Amino acid sequence: MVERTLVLVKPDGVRRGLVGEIISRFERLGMKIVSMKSMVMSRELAEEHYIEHKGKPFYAELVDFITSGMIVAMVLEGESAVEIVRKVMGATDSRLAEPGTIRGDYAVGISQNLVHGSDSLESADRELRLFFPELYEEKR
Ligand code: 3AN
Repeated sequence: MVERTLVLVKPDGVRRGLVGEIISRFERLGMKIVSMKSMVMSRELAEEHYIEHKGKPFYAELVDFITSGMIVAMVLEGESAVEIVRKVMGATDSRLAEPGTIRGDYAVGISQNLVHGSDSLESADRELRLFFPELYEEKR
């Protein structure tokens, strides 16, 4: 099934100049960029984006980090996009991420792990509406 998913290159990825490298890994697998923007996330948007982690010990750190600099947000579309993107990203804890994945090749920590990708179709729908509301506006 052709799906759409949200990918964020987090502030560490932008600071380290890895945006092109990260995008090219998705493009190589046939993922199409439907839309893309760069921004510094507001705390409001970050808190909403990470709502499922609210109350966890690392929540504040998560929000502080994702709002600490420029990010690049994109809508990727392709066959099984949600699963493919997760596979290419590698495990959340970069120490466990396999070589050949983005995190396995470039990240070392668990909070500064370069990329975000929606973890299910439901999350993708929720997150895409947050970051790209213009794609969902009623057509008149
Ligand atoms: P993923 O980004 O792989 O989907 P999630 O959604 O479980 O992982 O977690 C969101 C983000 O929260 C992760 N990218 C990571 O930065 C951070 N995170 C998750 N678990 C921890 C943890 N135990 N300690 C610190 N940060 C964490």
